Amino acid sequence: MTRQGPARRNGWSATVHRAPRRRDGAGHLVVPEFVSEQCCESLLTAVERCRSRCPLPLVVRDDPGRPLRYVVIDGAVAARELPELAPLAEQVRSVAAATFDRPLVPFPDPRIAVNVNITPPGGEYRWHYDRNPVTGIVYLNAVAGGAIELCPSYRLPTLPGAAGETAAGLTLRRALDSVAAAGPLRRTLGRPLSVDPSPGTLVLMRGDRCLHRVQPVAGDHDRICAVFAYDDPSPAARRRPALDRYLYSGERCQASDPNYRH
Ligand SMILES: O=C(O)CCC(=O)C(=O)O
Ligand SMILES: [Fe+2]
Repeated sequence: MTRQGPARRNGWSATVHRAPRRRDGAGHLVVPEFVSEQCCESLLTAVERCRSRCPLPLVVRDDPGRPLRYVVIDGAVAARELPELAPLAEQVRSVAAATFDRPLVPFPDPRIAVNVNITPPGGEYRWHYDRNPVTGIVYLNAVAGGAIELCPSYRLPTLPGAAGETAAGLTLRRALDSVAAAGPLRRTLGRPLSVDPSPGTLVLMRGDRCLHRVQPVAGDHDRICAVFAYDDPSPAARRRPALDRYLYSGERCQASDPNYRH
């Protein structure tokens, strides 16, 4: 790995590393020390400043088998309150495009493109796939527990024009996904790996094919990371109002899984 940078924009600086170029096959990449500890510290300070200015909902979804408990700074708030994240989003995008050897753009809905996840002690994030093809996560601190578990490239690619985004396609996908996510199959075929959160570590994955979850956070500290969602330059429409309400609001939601509803 070669050292790049430091990149300087508006007084903010990060020392970043160039990830090795790698073909699509592996489906994920972990880059320790992608961002310097000093840069993580200044981002954490900015996150605290944002929290003190903006009331952020605690998102709690207690559906059986699908626990989700976290606070999220969505991209609309981040664009206003955390401009420090914009250059990092671009650095991660360019490493992700080289890693997976495909052109990538920020997810077209700015609310989804850049998030900060704050998972309190006891919080966790259920098994799921992301709706976007590539996701990058930069961890800003270390906590007890809170490992991310990944089953890279576990989900079969969507057949062009088949399962797609139709209601019938989503129903079929939900059935296949729930069989695949069940413990025995996941543990044998999923080739699971686990990454402890650590300041500056970057995890890249093919988000819509990598089954992943966050284990419950232990100890007394919030687990904080920046999550960047990337898309193909000409994506199919990915509007998902039910999933948006589920992930980004404190409102009550229907019991059925919003990953499989429009
Ligand atoms: O916090 C993490 O490590 C993963 C978060 C995640 O999977 C997501 O926001 O979609
Ligand atoms: Fe995710």
